[in-house]
Amino acid sequence: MITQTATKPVDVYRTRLAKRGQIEPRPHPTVWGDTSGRGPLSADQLAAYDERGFHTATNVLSDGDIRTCMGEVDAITERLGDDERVIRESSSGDVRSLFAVHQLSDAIAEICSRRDIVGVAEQILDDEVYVHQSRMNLKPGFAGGPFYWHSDFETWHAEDGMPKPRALSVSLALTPNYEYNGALMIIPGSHKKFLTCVGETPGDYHRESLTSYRPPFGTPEEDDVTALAEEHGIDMVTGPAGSALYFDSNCMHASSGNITPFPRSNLFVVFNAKSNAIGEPFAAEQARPDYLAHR
Ligand code: 6CS
Ligand code: FE
Repeated sequence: MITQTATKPVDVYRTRLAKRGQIEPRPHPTVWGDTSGRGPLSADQLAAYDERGFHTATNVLSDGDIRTCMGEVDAITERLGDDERVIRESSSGDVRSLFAVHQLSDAIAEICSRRDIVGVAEQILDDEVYVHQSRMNLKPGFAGGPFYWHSDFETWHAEDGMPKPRALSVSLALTPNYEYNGALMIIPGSHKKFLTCVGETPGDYHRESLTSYRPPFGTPEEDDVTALAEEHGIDMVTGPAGSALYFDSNCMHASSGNITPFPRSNLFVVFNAKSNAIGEPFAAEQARPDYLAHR
């Protein structure tokens, strides 16, 4: 008798494994398709994005936009109280992140749908896009906590079922991002490598991962981060309020805490290609809630 067993396609981004793996190459592109003639980015800007994994621009938000966003953060926080979408610093209780802000605020939704911002995502990903996740990360003066080294795609693949790294984040600065108030550090070129992480994802893990300064799972091995940093160095992405950073979903990145008096507040919007819609998690029992990964 011939028994047919359904075989799942091989996952090329295997992670949350029992033991440390090799640093894997990324088999998928960063810039999808030849969209160089389309704009808004020039061919040179696209090539630099492909090489480094990120692109920056200034004057993307106006002073009025920034005031609106900050006002919305206060209003949302007040309205939501201790809702799950409000993530607080475990030590001080200050708000660390606010998720699904484009669903909670029409003004923020409008910013997330602007052509000049969405157009960059569509050009790089060569597809129509939708918002996979939106959040405000607030690093108040004296009290902002760090974010340990990670690839966002590793989490979105393992816990949200994102098939491929055909997604990118836009970080919009609502305050100046200086070298010293917790700006983003990126290892340029790291997006072309996939670092597997060790350890099985526990149930309801997001409750721990989003408040932890160094989450126990979905965190790469120190030796692997060292190898990438020694090869490529580390870029500090600073910029004035109103500037934007577009970065690939698989960039290895982190940020330090903020003990300066100057808050560092950024609005993050994650655009995913429509053809890359999320399914079953690749390395977790249950998919995360909709406010972290829109379906
Ligand atoms: O778990 C997540 O989806 C997220 N966590 C981090 C630290 N970065 C990106 C993403 O929002
Ligand atoms: Fe991240």
